Amino acid sequence: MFLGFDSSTQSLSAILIDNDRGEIIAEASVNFGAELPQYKAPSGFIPGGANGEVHADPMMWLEALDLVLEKLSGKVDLSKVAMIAGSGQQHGSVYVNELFDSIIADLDPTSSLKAQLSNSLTRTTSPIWMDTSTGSECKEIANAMGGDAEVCSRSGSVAIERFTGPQIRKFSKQSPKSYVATDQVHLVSSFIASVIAGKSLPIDFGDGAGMNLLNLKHLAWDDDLMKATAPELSEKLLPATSCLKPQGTIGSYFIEKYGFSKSCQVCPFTGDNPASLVGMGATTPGQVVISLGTSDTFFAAMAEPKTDPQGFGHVFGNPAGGFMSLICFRNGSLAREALRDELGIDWGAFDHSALSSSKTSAGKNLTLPFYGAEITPRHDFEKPVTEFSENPTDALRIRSLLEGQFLNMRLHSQWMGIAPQRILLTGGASKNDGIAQIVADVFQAPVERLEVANSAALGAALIAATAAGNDLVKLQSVFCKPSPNSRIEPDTNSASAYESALVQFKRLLDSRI
Ligand code: ADP
Ligand code: XUL
Repeated sequence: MFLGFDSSTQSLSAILIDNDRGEIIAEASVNFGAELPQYKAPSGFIPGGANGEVHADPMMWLEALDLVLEKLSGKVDLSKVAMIAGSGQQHGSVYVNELFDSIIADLDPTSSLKAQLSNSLTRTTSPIWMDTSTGSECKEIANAMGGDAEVCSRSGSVAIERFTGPQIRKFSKQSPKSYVATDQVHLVSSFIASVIAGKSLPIDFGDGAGMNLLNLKHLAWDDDLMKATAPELSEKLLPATSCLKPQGTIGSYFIEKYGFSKSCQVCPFTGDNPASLVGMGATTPGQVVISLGTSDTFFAAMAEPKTDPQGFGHVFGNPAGGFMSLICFRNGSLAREALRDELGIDWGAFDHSALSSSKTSAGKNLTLPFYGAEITPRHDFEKPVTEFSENPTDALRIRSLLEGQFLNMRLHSQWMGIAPQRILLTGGASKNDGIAQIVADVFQAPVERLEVANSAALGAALIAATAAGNDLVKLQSVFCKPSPNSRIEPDTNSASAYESALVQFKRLLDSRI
C-alpha cells in the first residue's frame, strides 16, 4: 500500500491506496480552521498581517499530522504501507535551528510532535504563498541579477513576492540574528517530509522551482541566485532532488505510535500543484488542469520550459520528468466565499439556482473578481470592480464574479498557446456543475472531473507507488478516471458573448492597474 499526504492551505489530508486491488483503501483529513481553532487561523493562515504579510503556524501543521494519523490508524493497519510521499502548499518556508535534526531523529512517541518540536524553529511563523510583502526584496534580487529576465530564464519565474527566495531575503534583513541561527530553510513540503523520515530531507524539483533559486537547466540551486538572495544560503539548503527518489525509512515515532512498518520508506515531498498534475493523470503534455482550491490555479505539463513574457506564469518541475507551467490566482475560493457569505446563501444556491436563472446574461456584466491583493495580475485591489449593463441582482453578481475569474484566467493563460481540447477540473469548488459550466463556456472546451476529488493527495500516493517501481501511466489509468456523468459540454451559443466579454474585461482591467 502507498500513502500520500497533502498539507494544503486549509487542511491536511491523506489517501491510502492499494495498488494490487487498484483501490483507495482509506482517506482522512484535518481542517485547520474547524478542528484546530486554537491557532486562530479559520482559513489556515493568521489573519490581519501587516503590509501584505500572510503567515501560518508550523505547529498547527504538526498537530494536524498527529491528528490525521490518529484518524487513519483508527481505520486501517498502517503496517502494510510500503512507501510514503506527499505534497505541500507551495512557496511557504519553515526556518529550523540546529536542534531540529537531533529532535526529529529521536522523537518520543508518548509525547506529541508539537510539544517536541516547538523549540526547533528560528522563526515562529511561516510566510505562505498568500504573502505579498516582499516587493522591495524582489526588486533587490532582480537588480543584483541584472534584471527580471535573467531571474526568469534561470529559475522559470521573475522574482515574485510569494516565492521563497524573496521571503528568505526579507527574513535575513529583518532578523539577521535569527537568520544566522537558521540551520536549514525548509519548504512546507520538505518540513513535513523530514519530520516523518526522522531526518532533514531535500526539497524536490517540483516544489523547489517555486523559490526563485533553482536553476532549471541544471536542476540544482543556482549560486548567483543564492548569493543575490541571502548570505550563506547554500549552507542552509540540501541539494534538490526528484520526489521519486526514496530517502530512507520512516522515523521510529511513527512506527511506535501509528503502527507503520520499519521498512516503510519516505520520498521527498513535492508541491501541491505538481502532485495534483500527477493525481489528475495530466503528466504528459496536451491536457489542462484548473484547480479551484484556496487559490485557483491553471496548469499543464510541458516538455521544455516556456516562460510567461508578462511575468505572471511559472515553470515548475513535473514529478514525472520534464516541466509544468502554472499560473496562480490568489482570489480563488476565498473570493467566492466572500460573495456567498455577503449574500447569506449556501453553495447549493450559489451554484445551481443563481447560475441557471442567469443564463441569458452570459458575458453581459463585468466584474474584476478581486476582494484583496491579486497576484495575476499583480495589484492591491480592495474590492471587486463592476460594470453592469443590467440591474445587479444576486444571481447576476454570482455569474459575473465567476465569469470574471475565468475570463481573467483565459486572458492570462494565452501566453501558453494552448487551446484546451478538454479541461480537467479539481479542488473544493470543482464539484459544482454550475461553476463547471461557466468554465466550459468561457474557455469553450468540455470540462471533466475525476472520481477522486483530492487530486494532490492522490497524486502523492501515486508518486509513492511509482517510486516503489510501479508504472505511473498504468497507475493513472486505474486511479485517475473521470467520474461518470461529470462531463460538461460548452454552450457554443455563448462563444461570441465571451469573445467580446474578454475584450471588455481586458479594457476594464487595464484601466484599473
Ligand atoms: P486547499 O487544498 O487549497 O486547502 P481545497 O481544494 O480543499 O483547498 O478547497 C477548499 C475551498 O473549497 C474552500 O475555501 C471552500 O470555500 C471551497 N469549497 C468547498 N466546498 C465547496 C462547494 N461545494 N462549492 C464551492 N466551493 C467549495
Ligand atoms: C502556486 C501557489 C498556490 C499554492 C497553494 O504557485 O502559490 O497554488 O501552492 O495551493
